[in-house]
Amino acid sequence: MTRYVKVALMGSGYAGKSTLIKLLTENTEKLNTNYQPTVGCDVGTISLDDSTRVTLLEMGGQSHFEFMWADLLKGSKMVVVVTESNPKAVLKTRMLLQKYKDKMNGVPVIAIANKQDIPGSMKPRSVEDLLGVPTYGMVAIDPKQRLDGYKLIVNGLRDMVQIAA
Ligand SMILES: Nc1nc2c(ncn2[C@@H]2O[C@H](COP(=O)(O)OP(=O)(O)OP(=O)(O)O)[C@@H](O)[C@H]2O)c(=O)[nH]1
Ligand SMILES: [Mg+2]
Repeated sequence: MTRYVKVALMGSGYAGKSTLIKLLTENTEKLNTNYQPTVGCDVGTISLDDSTRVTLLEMGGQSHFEFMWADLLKGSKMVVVVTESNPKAVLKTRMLLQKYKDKMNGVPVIAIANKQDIPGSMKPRSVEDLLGVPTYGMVAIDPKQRLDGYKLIVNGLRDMVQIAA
């Protein structure tokens, strides 16, 4: 029987959550880069092991969908916060993390400092200093980063799910 583990993807609009889901779930060499804001929420699934799948739940980042976030976070085993890697975006992400801290009680949180290909981007280490959660650099539009992105999400989650099994 297949088990499903829920991971929530959080972050402002335009951060790259949908792109990250596409990167991890579509085996394409070219990712569509047109911005289509997620309306409400969206999902993708990846495999964790033979009997476990991970449901990636993107919470639409535009502010008019924020009213859903507290509910959408429920039951998540991990939260992945995606941010653009510039100071303004990172400070906004920090504010969001603080605002939803209570809703993520006891759940591991990691951050993805996305769009590292943009010249002058903040390094993951600097983003981590501001966000206070483990932070990893990413270029979600680059299919070469597919495996790295997959590992980011499944490492740790795998240990945790085994403990809970
Ligand atoms: N240069 C660059 N652009 C990226 C990268 N990742 C995503 N984008 C672009 O950023 C835009 C927004 O990406 P989305 O994945 O739609 O953002 P989102 O976080 O899902 O936004 P909402 O659905 O509104 O919450 C798109 O045009 C993407 O192609 C990246 O690593 N580098
Ligand atoms: Mg989206």
